[in-house]
Amino acid sequence: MMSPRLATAPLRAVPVEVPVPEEGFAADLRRALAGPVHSISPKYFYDAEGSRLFDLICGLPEYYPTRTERGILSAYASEMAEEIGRGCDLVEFGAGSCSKVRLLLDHLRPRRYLPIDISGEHLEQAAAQLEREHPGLLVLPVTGDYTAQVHLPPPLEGAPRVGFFPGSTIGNFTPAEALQFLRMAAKMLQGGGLLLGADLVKDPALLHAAYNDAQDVTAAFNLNLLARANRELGCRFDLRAFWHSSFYNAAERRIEMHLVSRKRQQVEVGGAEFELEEGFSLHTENSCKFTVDSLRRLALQAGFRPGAVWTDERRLFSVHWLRAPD
Ligand code: AVI
Repeated sequence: MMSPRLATAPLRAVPVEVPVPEEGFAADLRRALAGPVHSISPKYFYDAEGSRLFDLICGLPEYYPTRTERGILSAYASEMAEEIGRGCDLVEFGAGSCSKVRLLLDHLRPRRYLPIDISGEHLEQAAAQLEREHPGLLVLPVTGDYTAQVHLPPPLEGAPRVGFFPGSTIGNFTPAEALQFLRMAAKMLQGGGLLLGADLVKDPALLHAAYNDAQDVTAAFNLNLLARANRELGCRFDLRAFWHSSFYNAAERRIEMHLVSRKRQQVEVGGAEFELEEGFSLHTENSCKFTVDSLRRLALQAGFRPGAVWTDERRLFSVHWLRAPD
């Protein structure tokens, strides 16, 4: 019996078109407007104007997180240094103007300080100023996105790497991103640990006030996302045709910020047109709130061993010492 034979033709490479998703602000904004999920990353808030508005938010009477965390750091800096140990190699994620680390430096006395931030120019200035204030402290600024791969200088012999991530920025990540970030940090900080600031679940009225301030600075910060699209992408969003909506979603334990269309309107982003209904809501930010236990569980899941926790008297905010694996 003849065995069946397959007809074989010479093999030829056939180009396969794999669609590469477009990246960047314009592409993300188009995707968010088209749906099905009308949400965009809060990272787009932070151009120069957005960073200026955020600095103003930090000083607002209703916005308790910044001053409360600063209070905790000042009150317990020496206890924190006892726990962490002196002479570490200190890495700050999203250091900005390096302002909160100043509360720790005299107690922690790190051998080296590596502030990481996306905004290189601003960081260089802040680092130079810090070096002037702390002669003897080696400051090596690292420009980059700390949620992606950053290349740090090689570790220092005998100086455990300690991370500092204040401000509860961890709350602006999705739960999956938070876990991914903490896993990356646990690896990077092997043998050392992470000092992490996390905002706590509290009376919704206090939360509501913090994200709906009387001077409308938070509203301007939220609307700056569209103003930025006008500046950078040549869009023509009418800012008066949107309102700032911010509320506490108790089931998800988070503040949500949205930009809501006041009317039916047509908008355009890079040649693509979108018809927005009245009430159309673009989800611009989540700010997740934690309990001390929920944060410790998350850290444990990422591979840390949760250590000491410091809070203020009203338990508005928490600072956690998380030991990284050896
Ligand atoms: C940067 N981040 C921790 C702030 C927060 O509270 O979630 C951003 C912010 N959004 C509105 N106000 C402040």
